Formats: sequence, C-alpha cells, structure tokens
Amino acid sequence: MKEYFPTSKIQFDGPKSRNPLAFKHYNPDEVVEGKTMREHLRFAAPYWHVMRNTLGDPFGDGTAQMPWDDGSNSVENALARVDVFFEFLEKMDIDYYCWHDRDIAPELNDLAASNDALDQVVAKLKTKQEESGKKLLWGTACLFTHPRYSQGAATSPDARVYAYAAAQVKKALECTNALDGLGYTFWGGREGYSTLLNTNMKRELDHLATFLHMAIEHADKIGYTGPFYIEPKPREPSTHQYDSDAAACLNFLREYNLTDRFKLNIETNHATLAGHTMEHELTVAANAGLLGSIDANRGDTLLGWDTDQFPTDIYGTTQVMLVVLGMGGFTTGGLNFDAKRRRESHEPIDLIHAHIGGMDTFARGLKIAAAIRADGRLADFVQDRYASFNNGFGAKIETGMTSFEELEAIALAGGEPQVKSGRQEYLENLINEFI
Ligand code: XUL
Ligand code: CO
Repeated sequence: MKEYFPTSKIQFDGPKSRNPLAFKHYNPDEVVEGKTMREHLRFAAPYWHVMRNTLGDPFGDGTAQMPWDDGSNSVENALARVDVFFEFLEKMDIDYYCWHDRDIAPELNDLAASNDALDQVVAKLKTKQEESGKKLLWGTACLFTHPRYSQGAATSPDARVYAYAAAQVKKALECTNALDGLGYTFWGGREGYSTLLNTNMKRELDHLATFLHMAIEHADKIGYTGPFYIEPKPREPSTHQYDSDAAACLNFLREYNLTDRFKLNIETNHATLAGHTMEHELTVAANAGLLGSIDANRGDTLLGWDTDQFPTDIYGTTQVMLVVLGMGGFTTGGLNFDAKRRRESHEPIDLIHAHIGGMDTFARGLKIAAAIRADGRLADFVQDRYASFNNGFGAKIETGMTSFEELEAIALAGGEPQVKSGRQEYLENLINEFI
C-alpha cells in the first residue's frame, strides 16, 4: 500500500535526542505510578483534524497538502482516507481515535444515501481496527456544519430539523457501537442562540434534555453500554451555547436527571474561552465524579477564538495530569488531540511533528505531576491548610452537627482568628522545582 507520511514509526529516543522524528519524553512502556505511560495517557487522534482539516481560515483557502485525497465527495475517496489514517495512527503509535459521522463518510443527497455511505466506511474501519488493534475512543454526529442546523439541532425551533438530528445521532450511535466505541460525545456547537429576541430558552433546553434521554433509550435498545460525554464550550459558533462550561453542564445534567449516563469531555481551549483555566474545569468535573475524557489542545492568548493548537505548555499539561492522577486516571476516556496545525504547516509531515510535540508535552506533564505527588509537599500543604476542620467544632461543621448559635458562641469567645498565609508564591516556586 502506498505510504503518505515520510517517516518510519516514531520511537522513543530519550531527552538528549536531536532527532525531530522521535519522542524525547513519551516512552510508551515506561512505568509511572504503577502504570505505563501508554495506559495513563490514552492518546487519541481526531479524524476531523488529521484527515479533513484543509487549514482554511475565515480569510483564506485551505493550504493542507492531502496527496491521498482526490477532492471528491465520493465513498471511494472516503474509503481511501481510512488507510491513510491508519498509517498515521500506526506511525504515531497512537492507540485511539475519534470521529464525527461526516468526517469519515460523505453527506450525500438524502439521509438514506448518507447512512449507506457511513455503513461502508464503518465496515472498513472495523476491519482496520481488527488488523491494527486501534480502538475508537468516541464517536459523534456532526450537527453543526450543514445549513439545516444553522438554528440548532436538538434545540432547533423546527421539529423537522430536530428529527433529522435525532436520525443522525441514532445512526452515529449505532456506528459507534458497531466499532466497540468506548464513548459517545455531544458537542453542542449550534445548541444555543444568537439573540434571545427569537428564542424560548426553556423550551429549547427541555427539547435538548428529551433528545439526550432518547439517546440513552436507544443505547439501551442496541446494547451500547458506554458513557455519553457532553463537551462544554461557551461560544463560537453560537453567540451563547447552552453547554457553556463544566458547571453549566453539570447543572443541566442534574436538572434533567442525566448524570447516570453522562460525563464531561473537557477541552482546554474551550475552558479558556469560558474564562476559566483548564485545571478549574477539570476540577469542577472531577469533583462531581463526572470527568470522562479530555480534548487536549490550547488556544492562543493573542487570539480570542478556538485556534485548536497543539499543547506545548508543560506547566499546563502538568496541571492536567495532576487532576487526572488525582482522580485515579481515566476509565473509558483519554487524551484526544482536538488540535490542528497552523495554516503555514501544510505538509503531511507537519502532522507528525505536531503530534510528537503534543505527546511529549503530556509525557512530561505526567512525569512532573507524578514527581510532585511523590514529593508530597503540595498535597501536604493543602491538607494542612484545612486542618482546623479535622477535629473540634471544625469537624462538627463538616458533619453538619453544629448550628449558627454554637458557632456564634465560639466566635464570641475565640477573639479575632489569626489566619495563616496561603503561600501562593511558595507553591508556585515549588511547582517550578519540578518543571
Ligand atoms: C469544537 C470541538 C469539536 C468536538 C466534537 O470546538 O471541540 O470538534 O470535540 O464535535
Ligand atoms: Co473538542
């Protein structure tokens, strides 16, 4: 079979290596905290960015060279891409991948034809998975590109659009299940509004919840037992998206009784757009026991939109891995590089460089986070900071065994509390000892 990525399989070469086509830190079999890096990091590649992103932007055409692609909307072209994608996964030593229905197969003239195209590609993906051992981390339906979804999919004011979206999710879920997908994602790109003047927010949210409940019912019918993920993002493309951040998603899931089957897929650049840090979003989800998976990328502080860049910030990946290790690691989820190259990096080999960088940055984050945890000073500091709640009336507060009257008596007798320093700078220095 013709090969398109001019490299052999990327190997670990060690931190001193100057080979740009080698891992300097990602050593898949190296054991950290009792598991291999491969098991901890569970890297996934997104079909949409790797195979379909032409690297166009609002001001210019795509630049990406795709010598394997004949530019047509045909099923043959879609099938040919599958081989190229698996060559990529193999050479990158990435075990998992993710897709939207419309990345892997073309949208044709009607739904039945599109479904048929999808079946053909899924059959090929199944064979490739069996041959290679690669796995589907999650599937999803693209409910945002086609003009029919311009006013929403599960929150569209038009019931016919809602039905179309339902049909698309039904099929995408069946395809995910056929490929033994470990998860199924909902990203509500168009589930929001541009103006409240034309919007009945309550009705739209009720419709969205009903949609998600039908997805669970259908999962039960077809025997899909994995989790569903909701991926928060505040805006872009909509002005206001309902799944704006982790807390808003959790509130929605709880309000509509969806927490049994839904977890969150947290994306770095979406956290930034929501005005939060990634570690904040991850901590909100993890505290609820609902951190499912991660879309690993980053934004650009000089640009206010979703640039989907590859993670290169070791400080950031350290903080991500502190949360992931802290919750005991991923179960069904993983680190999906929802990231694309810059428009200037148009050659196929740039995809390889980009993923090497992302994987090495996360490998370093993992090793540094494990070292910080082994050192123990950070955790001890936090533990100690709340020591006054460990016994006495502090413990009574935590167990709900006290009252305002009792606490007032303690405050009257105790005088002015002498508060200890929060030592932010000391802790920042401590983290930098390890980076
Ligand atoms: C868009 C985004 C999507 C989802 C899947 O910002 O992150 O690619 O990850 O629909
Ligand atoms: Co994403």
